[in-house]
Amino acid sequence: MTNLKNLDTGALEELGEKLRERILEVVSQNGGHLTSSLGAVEIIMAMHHVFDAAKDPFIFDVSHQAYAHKLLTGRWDEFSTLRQFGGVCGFTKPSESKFDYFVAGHSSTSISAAVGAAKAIALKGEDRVPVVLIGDGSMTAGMVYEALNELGHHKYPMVIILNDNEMSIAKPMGAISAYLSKALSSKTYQGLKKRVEGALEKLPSSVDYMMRRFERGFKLITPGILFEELGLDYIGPADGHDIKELIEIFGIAKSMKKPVIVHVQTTKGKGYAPAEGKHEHWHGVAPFDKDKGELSKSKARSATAIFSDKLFELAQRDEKVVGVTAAMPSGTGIDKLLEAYPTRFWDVAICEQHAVTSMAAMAKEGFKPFVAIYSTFLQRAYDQIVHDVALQNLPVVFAIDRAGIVGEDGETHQGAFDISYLRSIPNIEIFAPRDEKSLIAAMDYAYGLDRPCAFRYPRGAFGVDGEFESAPFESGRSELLIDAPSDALFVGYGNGVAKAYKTLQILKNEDINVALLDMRFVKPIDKDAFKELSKRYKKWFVFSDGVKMGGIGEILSLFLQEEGISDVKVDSFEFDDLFITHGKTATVEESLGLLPTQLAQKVGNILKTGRRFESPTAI
Ligand SMILES: Cc1ncc(C[n+]2csc(CCOP(=O)(O)OP(=O)(O)O)c2C)c(N)n1
Repeated sequence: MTNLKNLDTGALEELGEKLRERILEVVSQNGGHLTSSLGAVEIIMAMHHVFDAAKDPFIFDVSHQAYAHKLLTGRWDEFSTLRQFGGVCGFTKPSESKFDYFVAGHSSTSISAAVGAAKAIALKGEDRVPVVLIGDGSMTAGMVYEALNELGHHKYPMVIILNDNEMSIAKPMGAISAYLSKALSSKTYQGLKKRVEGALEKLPSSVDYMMRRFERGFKLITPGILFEELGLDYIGPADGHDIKELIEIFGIAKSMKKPVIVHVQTTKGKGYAPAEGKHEHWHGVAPFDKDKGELSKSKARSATAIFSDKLFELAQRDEKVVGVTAAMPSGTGIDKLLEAYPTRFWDVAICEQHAVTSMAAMAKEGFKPFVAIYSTFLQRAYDQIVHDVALQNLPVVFAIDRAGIVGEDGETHQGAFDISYLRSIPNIEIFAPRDEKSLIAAMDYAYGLDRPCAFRYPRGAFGVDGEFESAPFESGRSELLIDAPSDALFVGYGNGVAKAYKTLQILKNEDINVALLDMRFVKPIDKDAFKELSKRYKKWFVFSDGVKMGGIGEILSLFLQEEGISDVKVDSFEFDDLFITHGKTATVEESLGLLPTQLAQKVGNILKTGRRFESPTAI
């Protein structure tokens, strides 16, 4: 680990430059969270200067800003493998380094984790202090206030650094962020700040004066009042790029032995001019040319773009169509609608739970809400789906983006679980499109449905494009795409249809013919079709980008068992029972044996020898 304790300000500033260069060099090659990481360089150096990552829990919220921490904790060389398969993870990961205290990838968990750590530290009687780094965007989620509520009561010692860059991924939404920036930019504050700073220059700089400066002088007109009312001490606002000031303030906060919020202001993307400031598209980037400072656009039309255009059309057609995103306007394609229909589409900040319940009430009032959330983040709103939507049978449409393997973000972001976690909920219909035409058809169906429903689609483009016509969606109806004179049937779901189709084509070259069914619905399933198909096809193979547990293989096996059909065998190519790591999607799939070439080999073996393949199921 790099020891920063004895470095003076000049040496630290030099180190900051090197960290930025390394981050820019690697992110421009591998992609990643550029601007959040560049903006947090001085904060992270100051954390390492004042605290000890070997003993103090360093807890990074979302942890997309922690690259400098990785570089300072023995991962300088390996950092070139950032986000690559087998390489350094883009988020903190305790199994990668003992200096990564906690897994993070989903936002706003940090203060809860720090409260837990603080309780344990108190019970063990140890001399350690949790340090949290959290952004202003992440301060919008409810979990933060659940943690602050307890923390303000018990007052466990901890330092919470609030990194305020006036940005979430996009412009931050809501009263909290408006409060932070309004208080800080008000004329009164700016004027007072100047006067107090002028007076302070004439006084000896001691802890006392620092405290008076921060606590008394500004409390009433800075966010201090909010946090102090919650029972926390507040220091700030401070310049988050002034390493000297940060070290001073973090030192004071540490010495206070109670919960302290240190409010620092930074510039997102600091040090790389093309990305500096409030540029949403620089938040998470694919590889780019750092000298030109331009991001390239992918050519294939993404499922998100198709979704966005279709929703636009529905919204144009019917003013009852409304919708929501939880802080992912461009990621979900809702940005276009926010702009065109600002009174009917909302960004509610990082608040998946609130997004779902508020749309449930809109459905009750006769509107047609579309809730666009990534598969991984919808996990946050599970109870709201069950309790507020499904139980009342309200026609909320869940548009589940980033379903399946998402690539370089890895374990925390894989869209692996939605089929399984939604399937058990009564009243909800669950289906999936396989390509552009069927996504449009799925949305027409969802729009007309008078009950809750959910459909999923992948990150990037669908795997098939224009190979098949698409019949309109009908409740629980599958589509037989290819018939075959054999006893083997591929059952594809969503983007799994593409994988099945590619595998089928490889087998065709070997004179092995297989039929292909697009299952379309996992709830309700097409029982009549499956009964019929079971008479002709005795070997079923499942292709779906979701986990096996509670997945489609299980659905079909249960169906066969309940129908007393015992001569059909089901093999599933869904995900085994493990968290799927990061890397390019194709590389990750290869590691799981899920590339069409590998699948064709497995199917070929089973069909030729009747022998099943080895499944590497964990635990
Ligand atoms: C539960 C959840 N929803 C959505 C996201 C996607 N997300 C990642 S970072 C981010 C914005 C975080 O903003 P902020 O905390 O201000 O950090 P900054 O990037 O500005 O430094 C969002 C919405 C997430 N990580 N977790």
